[in-house]
Amino acid sequence: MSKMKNTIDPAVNYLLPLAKKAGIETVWDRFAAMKPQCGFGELGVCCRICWKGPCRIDPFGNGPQRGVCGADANTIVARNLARMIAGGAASHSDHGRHIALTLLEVGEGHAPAYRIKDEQKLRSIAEKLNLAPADKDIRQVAKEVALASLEDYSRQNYSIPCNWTKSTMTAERVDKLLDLGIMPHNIDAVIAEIMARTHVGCDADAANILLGGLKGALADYNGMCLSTELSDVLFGTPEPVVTTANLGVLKEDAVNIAVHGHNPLLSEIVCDVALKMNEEAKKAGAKEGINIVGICCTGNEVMMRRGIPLATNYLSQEMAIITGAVDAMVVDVQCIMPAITGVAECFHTEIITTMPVNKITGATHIEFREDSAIDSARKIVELAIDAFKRRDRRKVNIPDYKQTAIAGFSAEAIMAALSKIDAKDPLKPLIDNIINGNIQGIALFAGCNNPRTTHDNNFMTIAKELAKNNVLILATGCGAGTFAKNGLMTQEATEAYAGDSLKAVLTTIGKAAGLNGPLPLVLHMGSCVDNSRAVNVAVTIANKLGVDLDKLPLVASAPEFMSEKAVAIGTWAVALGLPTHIGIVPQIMGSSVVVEFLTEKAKDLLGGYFIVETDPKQAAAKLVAAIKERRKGLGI
Ligand code: SF4
Ligand code: MSK
Repeated sequence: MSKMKNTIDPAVNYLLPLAKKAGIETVWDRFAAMKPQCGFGELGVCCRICWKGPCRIDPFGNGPQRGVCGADANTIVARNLARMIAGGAASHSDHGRHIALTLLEVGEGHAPAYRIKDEQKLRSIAEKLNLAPADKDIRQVAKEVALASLEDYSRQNYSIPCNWTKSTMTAERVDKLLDLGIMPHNIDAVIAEIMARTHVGCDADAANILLGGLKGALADYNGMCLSTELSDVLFGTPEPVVTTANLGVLKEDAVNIAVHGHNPLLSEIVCDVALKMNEEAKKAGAKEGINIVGICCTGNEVMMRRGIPLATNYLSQEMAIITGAVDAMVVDVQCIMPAITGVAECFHTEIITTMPVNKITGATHIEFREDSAIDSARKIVELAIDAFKRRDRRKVNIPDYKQTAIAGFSAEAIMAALSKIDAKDPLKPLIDNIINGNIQGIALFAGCNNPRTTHDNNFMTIAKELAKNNVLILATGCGAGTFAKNGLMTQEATEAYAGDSLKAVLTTIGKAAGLNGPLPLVLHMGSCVDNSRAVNVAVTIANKLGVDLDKLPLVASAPEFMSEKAVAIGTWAVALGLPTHIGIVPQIMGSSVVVEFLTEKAKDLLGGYFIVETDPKQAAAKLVAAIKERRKGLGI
């Protein structure tokens, strides 16, 4: 049997042998050392919820079929899954809370480092939330929008839905979620409810636990939705921008600062401050001043708003340090491998943690607070400049790989491009082309990378297949990173891989929008929280057609997912009615009830369902089939 390749990323393939030679351990070494991974864990049938355990169910039927308390495989698998969703929802919505609190501070005049960058968006959000913004002072509008968002974390009345979910869905979907009892009323309460109902001796009905999980996933949607929209208010709504991606964006003659994590509250200020400290970097010997690059979703945030180059995505974060050229890696929350401090010990790189609840042993901690953001950012940049002075030039190996990437396709940017064709009815050209079949459907790629499969390969293979079949492609998160690094966010990729009719549509829109050629093959929509942007586009189309989301030829795929957040996102995609592909076998296979619920029953209840397929070509075929089924349902 041939050995699975670690990655198809040329920059990583260049650096891995160097890491090996230097004895530096990477994620792929640790993954190999972990094999064989625990079969009980892989099936989801291991329970550690109480200390009578751990208990494990024998999947072959010979050993125990119940834990010490009597929980069976269905209960155990469902509980484990629901708790993962709660973890994902907690992460996204804590990020959202942070942004909403900052907007409140801005409204109250207490956060001098921040301001309202997109007033028009703030007013349109206020309209959506029924806050009657006309004639109100913009700071008052900011306060009211922030408070309405924070209400989604504090409401105690179970029968009143969360403001953001209710105001961003089709009316039919709102009714469906209410009917099923899975409409969230309070993000924090829903997460707490999952933890409570899955405590030992509580909910033991797998289907009921999964409904709780679906509610938790919708709370996740609510948190990421408000996070995305309020970030646009504070930092600007993304517009198409041309930039570059992959490790070749690092510069030998610059102080390289990598911003990594998720929350733009930190990275935006670091970028502002770094721009002002260029001269100090030059004085330290960096001819090209300061070079900020992004990693993971912070990378997406600063790429789409500022055109800052993306260095790499989740799985290859250690490789950025292995170039020997990163002077500081500044991290905030989520998807930061604890391994980076160990790798950094082999170089001069400063790893700087910034959040009180996200420290890493071996890192330098510079606490980041909204009220002293500029001071913290200055200290961070100073540390990076100091580190640059210690850089060992003999250890610098910047791979000569980078690609052009056109990023920044927010829902507003897509509508703006379409309005160049039909100013009165911007959606018409898109809908006409979906109805006539020039665009067969839309696929949203999201989620992480995972060493269980070849890094970046599933994303690339499925996207090329779908494009050939005239499917329009949107991407977020580390999937977006894959496409940026590997050249699919270019006009050339449209020429090379799009089916004829898709190519014609992308060319018409691109030319009308002044791009002098087609739109890129993959439209970059942002970070993980920005998946709500795709929902925004889908809901606008559904409302225009007068149908619910589960009738649209729209699919989602997380072909290399790994995080709890990705589990939550995939689950709300199903709750919103989307056929949702995952390319990693989920840790639920030990329960036939859970598998059947998520792959079949969900379709009857919600219209959406999971498709599990690890072979990327087969996955593409299944997604195309799901799109065709939806088209048939619409009679087109
Ligand atoms: Fe075992 Fe039940 Fe405790 Fe889980 S909750 S560890 S199945 S006794
Ligand atoms: S960073 S959740 S690895 S997409 Fe958003 Fe990437 Fe997945 Fe983290």
